[in-house]
This record gives sequence, C-alpha cells and structure tokens, in this order.
Amino acid sequence: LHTEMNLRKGIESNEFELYYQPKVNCEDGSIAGFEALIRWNHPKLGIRGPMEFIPIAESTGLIIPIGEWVITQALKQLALWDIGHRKQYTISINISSRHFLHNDFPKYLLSQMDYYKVSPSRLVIEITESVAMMEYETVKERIHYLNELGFSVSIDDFGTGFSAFVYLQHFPIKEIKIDRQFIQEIESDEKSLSITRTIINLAEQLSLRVVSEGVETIEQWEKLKMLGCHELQGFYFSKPLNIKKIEELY
Ligand code: G
Ligand code: G
Ligand code: MN
Ligand code: NA
Repeated sequence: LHTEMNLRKGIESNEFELYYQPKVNCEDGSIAGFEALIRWNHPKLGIRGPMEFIPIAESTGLIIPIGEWVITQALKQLALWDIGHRKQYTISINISSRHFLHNDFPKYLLSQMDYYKVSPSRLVIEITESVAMMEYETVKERIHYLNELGFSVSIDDFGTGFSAFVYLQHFPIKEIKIDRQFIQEIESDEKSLSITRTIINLAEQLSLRVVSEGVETIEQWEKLKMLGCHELQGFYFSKPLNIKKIEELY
C-alpha cells in the first residue's frame, strides 16, 4: 500500500472512491452540503483512509492526479444533483497545499467546471492554514482569483496552524472550520470553550461562515447553537458515507 508503485496502480485501476459527510445548518440540523473525503478500495486490503496514502501521494507528486480525480468526481456529482433538482447542496473538497500551489490547478478546475457546467458557488475548496506559510504571494493571488471566479475557499483545521490571522486579513476567505480537537472538549475544558467562542465571534465580525467539526453529541450541538455557529459536521449527524447511502438517506 505504502509505495509509489502501488499508489500509481491504484490510480490506474480506478480504486479510489469519494465518501460524503453531511454539513448541517446549526439552527435546525437541515443539510447544507457535504464534504467529500477520499477512500481507497484496495483489492486486498479493503477500504483504506487518506491518512494511509495522502502523505505518500504528497511526497511523490501523485497528489496532483489524485486531486484532479477528486475535483472531477465532485463536479460530476454536482452535475448529477443538478439534474435531480438538488441544486441547494454544496460539495467541499480537500486540496493539498502542493496541489493548490501547482501551476495547473486553476486551469484544471476551470476546464472541468466548463465541461460539467456547474456553478462555482457550489464548490468549496478546503485548504489548511499551513499553505500560506509557504508561498504567500502565490497563495494570495490564487485565493483572489478563485474568489473572483465564484468559488468559496475554506480554511480547514482552523486554530491548529500558525498563520490564520494573516489569511483572514489579506485573503478573501469565505469559511473557517474549527478543528474538532476544540469542539470535542467544549463540555469539559474551559479553554476549549473560550477558543471556540472566540473563533465564532471572530468569524461573525469578519462576516465569514463558521463550521464546527467533530460534533458527536447533542450537548455540543446545543452549546454551538448558543454560541452562534453556522454549520456543523460530525458523527452525531453522520459519519462519511458512500454515495449510494447518502442518496438513500438524503
Ligand atoms: O476521511 P478522514 O477523516 O479519514 O480524513 C482524514 C484526513 O484526510 C483529513 O484531514 C482530510 O482533510 C484528508 N482528506 C480526506 N480526503 C481528502 C482528499 O480528497 N484530498 C486530500 N488532499 N486530503 C483529504
Ligand atoms: O481534516 P478534515 O476536516 O478534512 O477531516 C475530516 C475527518 O474528520 C474525516 O476523516 C472524518 O472521518 C473525521 N470526522 C468527521 N466527523 C468526526 C467526528 O464527529 N468525530 C471524529 N473523531 N472524527 C470525525
Ligand atoms: Mn476537510
Ligand atoms: Na479538519
């Protein structure tokens, strides 16, 4: 599993699949959209999660074809939902920093948008805070460009990196996702609660959408509602599911 050759074989044999986890409105629990999370259906080892192969994909450069596959799958899914009159849902995809900074990233995204005829407002591009540490000017230019085209850029794992505030100051970010390590302790740890409250207030001040990740209990939901969070994601609502199950449920 953990070699470049195996990964290459997996790509060629089309062994990857997107799972989808619902993002719900905090107010009433209705579906707002879905985050696409990649899985590898390995013929011998079964279903494997991204932690097992994304790091190798990143170090070998295979993250580019994998990321392009993710973009295409997500847009194809949105186009299918369009036909089925499910235009209200967004799909969030995770783009690795190496891919986000790659020259061909915007070009590929645009060519696929053009092909599938999906509105850019339906696609949320999640990047992590660490991206901005690398090539500030490139990242800045790229986020501005994506924003002008109508895509939403979201900062994933917010609060775990180092450059978050610079992002918010200079880049047209649409959404921040509070990392689940804060959410999971809002009941038990005063500091986690304070940090969560502060991030939600910050988002409010800057007119950003704020999503809490890793919501596992109704108590956490109630607390986050009180704090004014916009959207929630977590096992309390649903774990990531394959598309067949998602379509049965929603
Ligand atoms: O799905 P799971 O909770 O196991 O995801 C673990 C990590 O893998 C998360 O941090 C998530 O952002 C990342 N991840 C999931 N799907 C993708 C993907 O399609 N591309 C990239 N680059 N990362 C992903
Ligand atoms: O870093 P990112 O937000 O992309 O990671 C998403 C990951 O978080 C996925 O691997 C998903 O399986 C996991 N996840 C989603 N909801 C929950 C939850 O409620 N609890 C825990 N422990 N993990 C979750
Ligand atoms: Mn994510
Ligand atoms: Na996250």
